Amino acid sequence: MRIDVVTIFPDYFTPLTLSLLGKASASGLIEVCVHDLRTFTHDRHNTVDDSPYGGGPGMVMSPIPWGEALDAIAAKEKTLRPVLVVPTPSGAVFDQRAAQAWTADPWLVFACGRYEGIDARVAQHYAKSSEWAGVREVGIGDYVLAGGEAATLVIVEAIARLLPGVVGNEASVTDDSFAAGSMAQLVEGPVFTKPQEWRGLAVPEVLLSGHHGQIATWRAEQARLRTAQVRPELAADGQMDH
Ligand code: 5OB
Repeated sequence: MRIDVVTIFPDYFTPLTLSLLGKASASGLIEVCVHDLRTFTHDRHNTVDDSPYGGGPGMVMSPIPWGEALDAIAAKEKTLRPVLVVPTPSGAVFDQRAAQAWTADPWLVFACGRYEGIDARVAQHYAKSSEWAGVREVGIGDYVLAGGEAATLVIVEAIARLLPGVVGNEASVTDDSFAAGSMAQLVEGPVFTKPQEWRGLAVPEVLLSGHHGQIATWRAEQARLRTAQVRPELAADGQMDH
């Protein structure tokens, strides 16, 4: 999968060179390219924002450098068409279902807005462009961020770890889809490792029993209990908090 990121803070994306995503890049499973939006400006101060039409506080990102940056990125490939992803709290929430669906896209271009957002005509223009495969405006939750950069890191990690070969232990990914991951609309129950007793606290006996069927049943019940307690709005709740 090819991933381009356009931002006024390229340094924000050094985490993409580390850990799981760094290895995925090094092995060619993902190809990430980060672009500085300011390199697509032409004035002495590399201006990327302007005051909002209609008045109001804050600044809006100008469509002019955005158009130049996105056109330059799309022009580097003759055959593939990219999807433009615009992280914004005004978008539909990006969830595990979206992460799974987006693994099928060969090329995602992330537009990271700062200030009060990007001039709305950018999304309008690329939505109707035949050179692009569409525009997706998405948020990652109900909270305010300073810009789209942190949301982009979250989205890239959620997708990349689902790509074949990216996570060493495939079971830890597969497990998400049925045991207690968000595809199953459950949160995970508690986990334990050695020592068997720590500061007077024992590991639940069933986990030491070697009875795989009983262990699976216990874990499923723990996931249901915790889901009912902390996320009662999720599916599969009901009368399971006892
Ligand atoms: N808040 N999702 C929730 C978001 C967000 C803020 C963003 C982008 C995505 O940029 C300001």
